[in-house]
Amino acid sequence: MNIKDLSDEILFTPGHTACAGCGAPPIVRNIMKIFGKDTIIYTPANCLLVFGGTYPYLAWKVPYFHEAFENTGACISGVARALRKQGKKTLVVGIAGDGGTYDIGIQALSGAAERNEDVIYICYDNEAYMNTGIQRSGSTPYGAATTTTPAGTKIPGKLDHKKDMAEIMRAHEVPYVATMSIAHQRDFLEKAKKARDVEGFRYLHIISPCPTGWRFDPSLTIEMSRKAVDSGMWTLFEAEYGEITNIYKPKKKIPVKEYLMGQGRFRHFTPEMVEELQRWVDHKWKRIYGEEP
Ligand SMILES: Cc1ncc(C[n+]2csc(CCOP(=O)(O)OP(=O)(O)O)c2C)c(N)n1
Ligand code: SF4
Repeated sequence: MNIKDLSDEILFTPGHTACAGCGAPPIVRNIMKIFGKDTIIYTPANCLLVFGGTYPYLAWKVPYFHEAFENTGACISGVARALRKQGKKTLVVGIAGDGGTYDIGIQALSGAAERNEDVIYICYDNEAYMNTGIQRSGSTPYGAATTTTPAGTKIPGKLDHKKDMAEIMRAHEVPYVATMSIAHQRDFLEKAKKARDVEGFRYLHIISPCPTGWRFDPSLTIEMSRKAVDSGMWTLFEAEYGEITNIYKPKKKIPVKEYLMGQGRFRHFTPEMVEELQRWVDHKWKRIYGEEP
């Protein structure tokens, strides 16, 4: 990654209304340094729409539009096709939350991937429906307390494990899939650049810590992004046409407990629940790295 690849212009400006420490603004600000001005952004309903995309207080300095919650894949497909007909190379990018990706948007997303539309789809993953008050999504990790999976006497938080959305997208055998974390800055920018330069369907999946929903100190956002990777809760990889081409392996794997400790959503965890989440991570680790953790 050369510094000259980065745009000097700030295309997602400060002054938006995200909570302090929200992971999403640094994600989009850095992504836009790579994508540059000739980009059109679509967001469905989510926090990013509300804190950066409400007229007349738009934080975006590129064309930006919003339609409905469930149709990101379809909207960006149509825009990209119209632009290509006009001979324009403009990047067409949809940025959805995990609710808008794992659950409600998966049908339009899968269709766009199957048709190999010339677009970039980004999921910023804060592991719940944050904008509407922290409801669980298909991305919420096992045991996490949300407002629809409250930890108490009836249930101990979410009963199911997190769905592996990046693997689902890899199975579509699209030109490019990458998972990212803002704690790994160079890797982040290089993957964004690759996505920018590839033609056809590209899927970027980025962990986006949410101090409000995860209940941690807003100064620890980058640390959360890093610990997620070091514990194996989040895996960094690239895949081209379904084949994994690059996987980051943490130098020293930390116990899942170390990642959970600083977050209020896991505060009620019993030793058995920590063990269950560790078992899930170890199983994923073995599947990905082909060796015991
Ligand atoms: C069809 C439809 N159902 C429900 C909503 C209400 N709604 C707006 S934003 C949102 C949550 C979005 O969650 P997610 O995609 O995870 O993004 P986040 O808010 O966490 O950034 C919901 C449920 C809606 N706008 N449209
Ligand atoms: S609720 Fe979470 S995702 Fe939404 S703006 Fe606040 S910190 Fe960001």
